[in-house]
Amino acid sequence: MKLVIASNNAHKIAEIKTIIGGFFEEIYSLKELSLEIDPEETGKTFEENALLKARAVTEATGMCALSDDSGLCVEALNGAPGVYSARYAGVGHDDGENNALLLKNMQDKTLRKAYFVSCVALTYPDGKEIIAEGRTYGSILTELKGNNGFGYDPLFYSDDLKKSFGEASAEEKNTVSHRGRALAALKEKLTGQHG
Ligand code: ITT
Repeated sequence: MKLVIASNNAHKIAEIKTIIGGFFEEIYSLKELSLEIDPEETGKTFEENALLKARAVTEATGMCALSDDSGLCVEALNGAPGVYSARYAGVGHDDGENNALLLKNMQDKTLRKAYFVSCVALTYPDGKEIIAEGRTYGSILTELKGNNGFGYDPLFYSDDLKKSFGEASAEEKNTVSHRGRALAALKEKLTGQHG
């Protein structure tokens, strides 16, 4: 089966390709197909946004599309930045500014528990849709640690890895990450159907 990854985030695309490589015959990014599709994420939930992104790509290409909508939920901030993780410091702001704002908002917080969520949606041209979710738990550090990964990785101390995602190798992160877990759950659903 041919698949388009419905994302404009190069880091996510690289992770998704590594995790699901071999499961689909051919995997393309939007960029590789010279497609510019970036629907506005108007959903209030990860699931709504994931479906919105995958549907837009299936509608435009007639191909199967796989999207990921993800974010960081911080307990002491009532679940923020949540679905707004990419634009926490405002639209057009970068990872550095998002991390700086998170550090500022967590300055006086002693409760630092947080988790990442990934909701993946696979849409088919015949209208079939499959959704899966994954989570990973940890806490927000008081300073950036490590340069690996992207987004909030240097501020997220993983309970599983006992170090920050910024200090983890790509392989280590993929084994325990929200995206790794969501894609594993999706693969299980697919194997259940075809196998
Ligand atoms: P697409 O919608 O094009 O896929 P995006 O970056 O806009 O790319 P989202 O709307 O799903 O994707 O926002 C996800 C944000 O959540 C991302 O930009 C990071 O700030 C954060 N995030 C998600 N997964 C992460 C991870 O594995 N490590 C660090 N931060 C992550």
